[in-house]
Amino acid sequence: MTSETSETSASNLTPSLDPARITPAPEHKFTFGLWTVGWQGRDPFGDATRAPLDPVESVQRLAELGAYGVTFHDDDLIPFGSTDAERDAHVKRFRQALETTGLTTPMLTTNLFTHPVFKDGAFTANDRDVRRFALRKTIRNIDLAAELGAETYVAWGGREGAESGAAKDVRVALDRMKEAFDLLGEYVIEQGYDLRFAVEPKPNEPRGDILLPTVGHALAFINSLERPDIVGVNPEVGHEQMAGLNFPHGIAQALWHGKLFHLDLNGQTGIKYDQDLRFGAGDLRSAFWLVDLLETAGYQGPRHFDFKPPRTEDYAGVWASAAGCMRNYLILKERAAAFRADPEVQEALRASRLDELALTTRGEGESLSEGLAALLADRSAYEDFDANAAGERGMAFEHLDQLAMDHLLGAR
Ligand code: XLS
Ligand code: MN
Ligand code: MN
Repeated sequence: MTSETSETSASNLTPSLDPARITPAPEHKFTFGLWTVGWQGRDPFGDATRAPLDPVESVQRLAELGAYGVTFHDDDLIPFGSTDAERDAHVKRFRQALETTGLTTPMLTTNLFTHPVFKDGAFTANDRDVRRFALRKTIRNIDLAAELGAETYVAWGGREGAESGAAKDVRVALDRMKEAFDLLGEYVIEQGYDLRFAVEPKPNEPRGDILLPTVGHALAFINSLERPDIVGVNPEVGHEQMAGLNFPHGIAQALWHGKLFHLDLNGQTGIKYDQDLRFGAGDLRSAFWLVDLLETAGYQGPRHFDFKPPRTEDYAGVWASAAGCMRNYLILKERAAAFRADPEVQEALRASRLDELALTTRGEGESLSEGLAALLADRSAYEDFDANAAGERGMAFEHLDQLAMDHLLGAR
């Protein structure tokens, strides 16, 4: 091969992306938790590797990087135990930073897991006084969320769970969990706040087993609430993958139920501890399908990153990691759009009969009873159906998936 040919084929293999399209800007709605870039790197085996980060500096840096907003737990901004005067001072400085940078606060949440008082949970702690304290702590921060114009209030029940069987009566604990969401829903309605709740599932860590461990459990739980309409889910990439589940499938089902109120983007490599890698690290194929789904399904909410820059990094590494989350999202968005626009992909989708999946199984326009009667009368559906011949039809999924791989890897 001459050098000229190899250059030609190399450029064919790597279609360049327009730098403007992969540069983060507020219109992309990228948001970050204050606790993500502000994570000091403390883990069960080691001390902090980074100095504390002033939330005001986080706001400034994230604005410079092209983010749209920040999110936070009450304690990320106002240290636990602050006096009212201290609280007001923290909020005032923070609001000034938001005004100067134009950053928004679309989501707030409560820390119901760090202080020892929550060691057995918050809304489902066996101790009733702890449950009442947890509700008051949450309500206090809901007021701030409303004041700051947040649309979503996330509830991650990190300590709602157990390490041993008799320690938690799960059915009774779910009664208490329902009661908590019903009381919080009542509060929001009474106050006239335009705020919806999003339950964040996680299977384990820090508890041995956590209640509402997956998107599916949370969706089922929401149906039992007094106001299911104001409660949805906040699925996190790594949390579903910790349970070995397909994250884009979980997101698709949440969308199908109209319950994808918010989401936490990050990276995870398989069933292990909660890695919180930057978005795109970890399962890249899953990230590709996730971005393809969000961008084609019309999801309008923030693209929220809940990641932890590894404790090996200094602050230069922290900002590189944050920038990487957004860059990877935008690159995947370009790759997924190119996949969908490729005529060969559209042909392959037809060959795999995706258009046929979109047809109703009963006859078009038939009511359920008409459709059932027609199905039962249709000899070609059963008596004359050649199952062996149908079983021989190839689905052509491998060709379709290879086209996706080519796009993902920049080879088309
Ligand atoms: C922890 C959770 C937490 C929530 C917010 O695993 O991801 O950070 O997103 O409390
Ligand atoms: Mn996580
Ligand atoms: Mn999260």
